[in-house]
Amino acid sequence: MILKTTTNFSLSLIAAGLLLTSCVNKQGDKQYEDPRDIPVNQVMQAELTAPPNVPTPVGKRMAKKLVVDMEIVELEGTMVDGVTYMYWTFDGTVPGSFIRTRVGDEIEFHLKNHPQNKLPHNIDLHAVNGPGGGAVSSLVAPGHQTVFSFKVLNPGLYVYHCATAPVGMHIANGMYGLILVEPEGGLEPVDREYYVMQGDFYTEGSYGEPGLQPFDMQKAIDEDADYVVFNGHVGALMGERALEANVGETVRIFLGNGGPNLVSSFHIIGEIFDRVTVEGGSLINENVQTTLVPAGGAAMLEFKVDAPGEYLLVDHSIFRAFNKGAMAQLEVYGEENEKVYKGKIQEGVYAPEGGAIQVMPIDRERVATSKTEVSEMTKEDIMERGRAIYGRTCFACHQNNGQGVPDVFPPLANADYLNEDIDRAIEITLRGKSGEITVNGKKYNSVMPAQMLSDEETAHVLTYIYNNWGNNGTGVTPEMVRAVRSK
Ligand code: HEC
Ligand SMILES: [Cu+2]
Repeated sequence: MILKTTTNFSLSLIAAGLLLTSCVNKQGDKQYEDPRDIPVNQVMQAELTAPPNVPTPVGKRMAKKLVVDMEIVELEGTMVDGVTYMYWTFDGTVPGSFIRTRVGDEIEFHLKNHPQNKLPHNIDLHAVNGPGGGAVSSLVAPGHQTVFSFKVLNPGLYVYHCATAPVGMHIANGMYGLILVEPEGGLEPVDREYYVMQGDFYTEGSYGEPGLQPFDMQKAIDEDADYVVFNGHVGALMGERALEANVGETVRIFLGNGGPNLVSSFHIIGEIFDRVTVEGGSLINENVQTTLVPAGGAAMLEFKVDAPGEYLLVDHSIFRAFNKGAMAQLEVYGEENEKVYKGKIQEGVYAPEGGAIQVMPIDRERVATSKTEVSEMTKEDIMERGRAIYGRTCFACHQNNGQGVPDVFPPLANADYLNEDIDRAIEITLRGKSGEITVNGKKYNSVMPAQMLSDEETAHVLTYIYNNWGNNGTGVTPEMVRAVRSK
């Protein structure tokens, strides 16, 4: 399948071109060495976009007075299946709306605090030259609005965030976003641009523990994150919401890190960044595998996609990716190009230690204490427990709705392999699996690690899977699991 390009930018791209060409600023026929002197004669309403979209590039437009209207909204949202969180947001999304400006623009910032909010907030934009980055002038109570103004002088990609005390808590709840300041004449055109921002979250319950999870101040102080995510929640850019591109296109990601605490080791599995604006500034690095994005920092990443398939965006502090949610997906469509990537050309078994499956040690204590009288649990309880376990353990590979990842992780949704042999599914969950299998007509040859689950947990998660997504409705009991375990 070939996607239409969503943006209409010119395809031509000067490969060695600089992202931020610093030069003299023109306004009409006049030139200005100092961007402070650029006059603004016209007023324009800023286009703001929700992630992962970005507004239209500034192109060759003159500097203007740009009116930004932003509304602060406190709202309950989903962190991961079964888990909700009280987010504080700029414009109702995490990260907040993307603001796109050019050097010399004078920004008239209208900040509104929705009357149903509980707290005062403000905004500190790292693109501002002035006290508190605007925070000093923008404190606004619920049901009020404030207006302040600043001129953008330095080209680059900047974080904005709330800076109301306790600052860490406002940021931890999702109050951050990006503002881009393009140089005179704009950035080099590319085929696709996306807006991605990492953030760490601290909840009273651990990862996947269901229900509305309150913010945990002590964990935040200890920098002990339960969730590390892209665009506000687990799976925000996975499956149907994956980023997309066609083979041969150049992609630019405006990447931010809201923190509050963690530094991102940002990496795309299977891709190399042709160009990175280091820390979102004017220095360009080339051919980068992993780029470091500080908390409260940003970077612009450009790369041409050469081969079709599935690419995963991760924080390469890798437990965050597979266990805390720091994973997004880029789906590339188009024709295979054997010059670039040949796929598998030979295949065989290599097992130096007799088997490639890693066995996670079973937590004996947990096995003992988790023997809540299963007989007393209702079907709803079991499904709820199963759902939480799925979100904690299977989700990272088998995905949100059990759809898996093509060629890598087989589906658990509507899966013939799963439905035709229950003991085998129990066995795989307990002991892991390697070697070739065929699921719904597609071959997989990978390794699933043995899962560190008790008999009860294994029974609950499999019952949840069997009773969802078009599967056959089997109820798996702890006795069934025990029987397979003792084999
Ligand atoms: C680290 C990634 C990973 C995790 C986590 C994981 N799996 Fe798997 N799973 C795989 C892979 C890879 C295969 C295919 C193995 C092969 O090719 O031999 C697989 C295969 C399976 C299969 C058989 C194939 C099918 O589609 O029916 C079942 C059943 C299964 N997994 C269940 C689970 C359950 C239940 C969990 C959570 C308790 C889980 N898996 C967690 C990677 C994972
Ligand atoms: Cu705030």
